[in-house]
Formats: sequence, C-alpha cells, structure tokens
Amino acid sequence: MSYRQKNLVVALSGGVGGAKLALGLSRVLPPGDLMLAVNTGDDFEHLGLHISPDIDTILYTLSGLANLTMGWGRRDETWNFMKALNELGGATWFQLGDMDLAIHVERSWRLKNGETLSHITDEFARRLGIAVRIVPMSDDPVRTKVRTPDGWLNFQNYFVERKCEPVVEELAFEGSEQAKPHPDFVAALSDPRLRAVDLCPSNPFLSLDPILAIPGVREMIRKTHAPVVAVAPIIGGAAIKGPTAKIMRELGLEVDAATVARLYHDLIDGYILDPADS
Ligand code: FO1
Repeated sequence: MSYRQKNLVVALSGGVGGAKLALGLSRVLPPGDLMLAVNTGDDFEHLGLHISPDIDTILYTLSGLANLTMGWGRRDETWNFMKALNELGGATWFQLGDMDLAIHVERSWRLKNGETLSHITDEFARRLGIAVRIVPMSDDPVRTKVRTPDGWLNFQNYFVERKCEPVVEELAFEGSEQAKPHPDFVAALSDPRLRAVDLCPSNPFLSLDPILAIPGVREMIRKTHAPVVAVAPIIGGAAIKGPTAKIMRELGLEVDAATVARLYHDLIDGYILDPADS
C-alpha cells in the first residue's frame, strides 16, 4: 500500500484578506498541493462585461501583477479608457484600468462563447504562470445582495458605488440554493490527500458565507477528515480592511475575533488569531 502523503490544502478565499493568505500559502506549499476555492458572489455585469473581482484579485496577487495598495486591479495601471468613457457620460463609479479591462473583455467574450467560469479561470491562471489551482466556488451564478434602508442593493453598488455607507440590515446570496459547488472543490474536500481546510481572513459575511451558503458545502467541510482552521479577520476589534467590523456592528454582533469563531463554531477545529485577541 503506497503511503499517500496528506498534503492537499484547500483554502476558501474572497477579497483582499483572502488573497494575502493565499499568497502566503502559495509560498510555503508546493503548487500542486494548494487549491483556492474563490467567492464569486461579488461578480456582476457592468458595461456589458462580466466582472469577477475576487477571482481577479487572486489571479493578480499570485502572478505578482496586483496593485497591493489598492487591494484590487493591477499595478502600474493607466486610466485612458476611464477618461474616454467619462467624456461619453459612461458609468465611472467602478474604475476599470486599461490593462485590467483586458481580463473582463476576454472573460466576457469566452463566457458568451459558452466556456465555464472555471475553465476560463484555469486558462488565465496558466497564461499568468500560476500553478496553484484557483477554482470558482461554483460555475453557477451566485450574487450577493445587501438589504439597506434604501432597499436591496447589488453587492458592488453597495461596496463601491455607495462606499459601504448604507446600514446593512440583511445579506442574501441570490442563486445559491440552485448553485452546485464546483466538482473539483467537492472532490478536494473528500480527497484522501487532504491535509487541511483553511477559512482565509476574508470578510465572513461577504466573502466566505456565499461559499458556505451553497448547498452541501458547509456539510462537506464539517464532515471532512482534515482539520479546518480559520484565520481571524478581526484584530483588536477592527477589521484590517473593508467593512467587516461595520457590518458586524450593524448586524448587532460584538466586533471581536471571538464572534467570528462563534459564526464558524460548527466547522472549525482551529482558530488563528492575533495575540491581542487571545
Ligand atoms: N473597488 C473599489 O472600491 N472601487 C473600484 O472602482 C473598484 C474597481 C474594481 C475593478 C475590478 C475589480 O476586479 C475590482 C474592483 N474593485 C473596486 C474591488 C471590488 O469591488 C472588491 O475587490 C470586491 O468585490 C470585494 O472583495
């Protein structure tokens, strides 16, 4: 019986926090031993383009192209397209850099030609020299919606256009009930080689919950034989980046690392938090 080394790590990731841990993991694990299951709930149609921000943040981060200060898009970007779009009265609230535009145009074109989001993602990763497997949580559409006093908002209209100002009353992941988890993500969670499942320090509500909301995913993670470890996205009562703390307050939750551990208590065997919060 050949010894099957346990060395596959599956990390659930979304947003900037997730991308940073994904980068760290990619530096310490052999590329074939890391799978990133990425949130697609932030995806949306804009200017006729299908935009997948969390996949792009991972692609850019792992290929060294990311604008690490902005947390999205590419470094050394130029903005001639946005300037020209503005002259025509086009929507400029969602900034699309000249080079970033290519990934949205090419993805949209391939989707229109019937390719799946995961196949396109594999192609882009290969062309960007990324050996780590980046898998969308599902090839079916799931869209995060935010209920505010002004009614339901699409995620990007809340996060970017409204700059996370409106009070969050409720979150919904439209389409998640019908969505199927990506088969390679499912297979990895029951792979005998699985050594750990990581819940990255992404926004639990906006980046991880859409993944966990897909039928069967929470169950599979709960049942997996490998330890499940979460990394706290809150340090000393504040989020490192983004609206996590604000949303926790608005949902009536204590803004601390312990709250996040409670949200995942049925899933996790370990929890990594800052000494300040121990
Ligand atoms: N975030 C912003 O705050 N402002 C933007 O103009 C913006 C443009 C943008 C373009 C492409 C892309 O992949 C991401 C972009 N983001 C922008 C970030 C995006 O809203 C977030 O990365 C995620 O949706 C939340 O994790």
